[in-house]
Amino acid sequence: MQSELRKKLLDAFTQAGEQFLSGQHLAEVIGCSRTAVWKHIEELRKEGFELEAVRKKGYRILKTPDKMTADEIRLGLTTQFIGKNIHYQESVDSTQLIAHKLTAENAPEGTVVIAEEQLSGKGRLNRKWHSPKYTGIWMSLILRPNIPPTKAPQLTLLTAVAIVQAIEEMSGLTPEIKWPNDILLNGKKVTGILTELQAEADRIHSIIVGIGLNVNQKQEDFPAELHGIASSLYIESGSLTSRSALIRSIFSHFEKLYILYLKEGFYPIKILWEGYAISIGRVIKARTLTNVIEGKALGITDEGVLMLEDKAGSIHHVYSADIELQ
Ligand code: BTX
Repeated sequence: MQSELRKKLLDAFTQAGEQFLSGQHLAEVIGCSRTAVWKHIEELRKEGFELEAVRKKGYRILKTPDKMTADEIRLGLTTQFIGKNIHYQESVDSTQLIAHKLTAENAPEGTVVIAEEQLSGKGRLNRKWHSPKYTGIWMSLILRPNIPPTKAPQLTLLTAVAIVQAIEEMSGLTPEIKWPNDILLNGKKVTGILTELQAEADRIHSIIVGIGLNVNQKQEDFPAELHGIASSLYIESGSLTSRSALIRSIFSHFEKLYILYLKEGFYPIKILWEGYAISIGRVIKARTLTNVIEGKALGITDEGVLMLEDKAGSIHHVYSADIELQ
């Protein structure tokens, strides 16, 4: 099926909600014959969508497959530009690599690369990100904000807030953020964020925000070295979460925060971020590339930089580090 037609069909079902849509109506919206509509509906069925067909009323969607295909995500998506353009693959080395390539090919802002599994998922500093098939959300988001490169780390914090809001909305769990990029449940990591830049000295070409979110993994799905460190929404809540619904929720929270950020700057994001941060007020150890600073986390600056007060009372600004809570 041509993807434009498919998009129109799913948009129509999204708008209709629980209402039935007649074959005639769908044919008009999509711009094809009623026989063609029927064929499109059959294709959706083959892909795992469950559709109800009632004579004289038409069709409605009862259930969607729990995959993360563009169609599955599009159904119910109400954002203006985040996730409007989805590049989906079953298996990739890393969604970041594909996003970099698409960026070079002028992919529009809001384009997202999503995979069911990553064979070489990347963490920060060349660490590995475990990304097994069909269980988590592994995706990269392309942004083109008009901000100086020094402000790029603020988008990591903004992303963390969007993800926490989405997890709260979808699962009722209350995650916490460990500066700068870890989202924790019961002290264990459920999400990692990797922000990469394509920039010149004073201008950003694009920012690629990589999000790894453990959704439906069971304990045994994690390798031994991650036991005690990593967790998933399923382990913490005891129930499965629809990954595509969670992605839509992330897109929607992200877009609202991003528009606010571009209009009003980082301050409103900072306030939200601080509400979820666990490190503030606690003694922590920050390992930067060059040294280790121990001190009390005072908060973040209006630019998103972590402030640590050491025993001697000196205040250190930490731009990038791994944090250990003492
Ligand atoms: P990070 O460097 O903060 O975290 C990496 C560390 O987290 C690893 O060294 C390991 O200890 C632990 N870890 C690895 N896999 C998992 C996991 N599934 N859950 C919890 N902890 C884990 C964080 O880097 C940034 C991760 C971004 C991942 C996304 S996925 C989509 C995109 N594509 C890609 O290749 N990376 C990003």
